[in-house]
Amino acid sequence: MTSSAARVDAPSTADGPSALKPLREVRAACPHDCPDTCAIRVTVQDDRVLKLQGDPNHPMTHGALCTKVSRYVERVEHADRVLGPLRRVGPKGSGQFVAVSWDEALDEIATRLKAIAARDPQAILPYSYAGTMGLVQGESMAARFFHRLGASLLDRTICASAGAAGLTATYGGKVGMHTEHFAQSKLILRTETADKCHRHLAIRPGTDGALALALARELIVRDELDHAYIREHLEGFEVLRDRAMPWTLERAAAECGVALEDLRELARDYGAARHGTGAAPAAIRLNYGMQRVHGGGNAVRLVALLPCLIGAWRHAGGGMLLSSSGWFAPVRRDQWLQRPDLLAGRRTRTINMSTIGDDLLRPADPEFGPRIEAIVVYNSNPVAVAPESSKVVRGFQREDLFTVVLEHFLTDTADQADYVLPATTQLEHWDVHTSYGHTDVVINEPALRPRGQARSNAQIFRDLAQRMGFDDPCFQDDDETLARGAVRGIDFAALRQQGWQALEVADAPFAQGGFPTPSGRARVASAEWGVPDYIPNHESAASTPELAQRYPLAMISPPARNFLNSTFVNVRSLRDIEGEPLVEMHPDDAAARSLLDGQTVCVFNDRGRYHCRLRVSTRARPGVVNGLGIWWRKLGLRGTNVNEVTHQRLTDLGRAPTFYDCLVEVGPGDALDAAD
Ligand SMILES: Nc1nc2c(c(=O)[nH]1)N[C@H]1C(S)=C(S)[C@@H](COP(=O)(O)OP(=O)(O)OC[C@H]3O[C@@H](n4cnc5c(=O)[nH]c(N)nc54)[C@H](O)[C@@H]3O)O[C@H]1N2
Ligand SMILES: Nc1nc2c(c(=O)[nH]1)N[C@H]1C(S)=C(S)[C@@H](COP(=O)(O)OP(=O)(O)OC[C@H]3O[C@@H](n4cnc5c(=O)[nH]c(N)nc54)[C@H](O)[C@@H]3O)O[C@H]1N2
Ligand SMILES: [Mo]
Repeated sequence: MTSSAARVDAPSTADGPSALKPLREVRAACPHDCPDTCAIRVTVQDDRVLKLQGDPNHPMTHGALCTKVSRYVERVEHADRVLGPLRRVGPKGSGQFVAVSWDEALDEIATRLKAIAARDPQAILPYSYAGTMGLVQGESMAARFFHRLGASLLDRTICASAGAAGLTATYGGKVGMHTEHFAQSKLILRTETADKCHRHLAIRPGTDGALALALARELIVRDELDHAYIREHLEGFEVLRDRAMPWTLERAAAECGVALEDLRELARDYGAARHGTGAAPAAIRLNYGMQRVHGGGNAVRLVALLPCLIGAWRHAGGGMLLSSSGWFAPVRRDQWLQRPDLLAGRRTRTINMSTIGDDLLRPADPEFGPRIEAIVVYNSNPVAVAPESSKVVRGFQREDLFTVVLEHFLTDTADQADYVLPATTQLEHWDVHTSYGHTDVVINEPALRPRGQARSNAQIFRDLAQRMGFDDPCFQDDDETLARGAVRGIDFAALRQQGWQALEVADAPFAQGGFPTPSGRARVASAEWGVPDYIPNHESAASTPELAQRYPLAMISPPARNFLNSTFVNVRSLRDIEGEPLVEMHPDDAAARSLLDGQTVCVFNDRGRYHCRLRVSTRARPGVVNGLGIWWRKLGLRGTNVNEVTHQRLTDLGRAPTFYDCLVEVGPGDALDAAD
């Protein structure tokens, strides 16, 4: 491995059949929406990648990349990449385009946006998420552009905002243990399939709140509490005790659908890890799956409180982790990157990205404001990933909607565009990354020249700003300037040299309390957040008995392992591993429906029909099916994906979607056709 100090920065301008240029090793970052934010080393020669590997020195990456990102070059050099601007020629959604020049595309887009903005800029909506999590190619120049324009703001709720609200209510921010310290933990709890855990309970979706209350009750009645920690570092213990007392283990076992004995053992093990008993530390790894249900925010609050009860935070290997992104709050220069001050006092409305289906179809009204007339999508594929696809598709197909999509590929969303603009990939642009699973800042330097006519997101918004006549000097900042300014307190030269820089976070950061709340104490309840409680699913036998009669199966839709949300679905080698869109079903449920492993099935409810293949497996618990996501609709069976059946109702806290709170029935693939 060459060291970065020895690397030669060959100029990448000269072309032609000259001698091979020297090898360069470039420091990069995985851009994807995953807690690991791996540091990458790219070996480049003559504008080609010779090798792409995880940085062996980066503690979280350990030299290894996942199956997907180790094939990142396949994505970059993919034959289907959009390499120049495209204008729609066929009917909306047909995916028929012609190539146009950048000037033509940018001029017409600016003309259309100006005309809409002259009536009301709030009729324009940016739509973006985490296609890249970079600070530069995420919300920097794009946010400046839309703030200056006075466009509607977007509430970016689609993934984690219920959990974020739950953590903030409890601890004042998105903070937790170091991921690396899980290795020191002697009891790791995570209520999903994970062979690294010491305990695994497959509870019914949406019942984590009940489980947490029962565990709290057990700790209280058995007096396995760290009284000193509770006294000094927790506010409102009595409120939690009152909430927990009705939740006997028996009641929780019935609610969660697990054996009483399993729950009792879990409670004993956790209680035995109490600080001061000489026992080893206990860690809880929460996952985002648990917060994609009606009561998701409250469930996160209740689970997150458990470590306070036993004083687990006193150990480096104790406590809990959902997200570590809050540690970066002091270093990220979001205000400078995004310039909300460019709104200049205008009070623009906020649209929730998770209800884009309903909102695109909504007419103007006094409460909502103007109808959405233009949508500019970057770093996201809403037609595939947003709930209740049938409405999302209908919304995007509105003839009077002007749609611009910045993309690498003709995704389901790009197919709906009036203009598709070619964006650079991570190997072609600058960026700086923070993480939600570790506490290192990671740099991404361009390794390759942009393919075709691709431009970075930041460049595209800079170009559009110029055409719109936005003359604030901030619209001149180039990508490297944005990267250099993205974080404070980190030496940029050192960051470039090593590829990453660690924040200073203590080993056991909350051993003495000191949570980022106003009082420094964790909070059970507060005026702002109310009292946490177990809130059952929107759709369940108890909440909606009539619906549960017709649709008796609960569906969760976690990611297929070889995709990253809907990214990589078009990478052949990865799609070949996944095969076809799958729904996993327990053998008992399959037998009850006379369904066989491998047959095509239809997953359906009143909202839609999702066609896929059945895998009969004990990975699914009885009564629950796993609809593995998130396929591109056009690469799925009959042009459908799992979001056909999900709905747009939101969580208790954080206005997040409730993808895993969804009742369905499953039948043979052609059963419903006869009725058509
Ligand atoms: N390979 C791969 N990795 C990814 C992604 C990907 O698409 N592919 N996506 C990334 C993204 S965007 C995110 S947000 C994270 C999400 O990663 P995680 O935080 O792990 O969340 P999910 O994968 O959504 O969780 C799915 C698991 O949650 C469990 N689960 C479902 N409902 C419940 C419930 O009500 N309670 C409990 N306790 N468990 C439940 C299911 O058993 C399922 O296995 O993963 C990231 N990592
Ligand atoms: N049913 C169901 N639906 C879900 C989920 C679920 O568990 N179940 N999970 C939800 C979650 S957790 C999330 S995070 C969302 C994910 O939703 P999205 O953030 O929309 O994620 P992706 O589907 O990966 O789409 C990202 C797109 O950005 C593009 N992209 C990548 N880099 C760049 C770039 O530099 N420039 C531009 N212009 N484009 C780029 C990629 O090509 C890709 O098409 O999906 C949600 N949807
Ligand atoms: Mo996510």
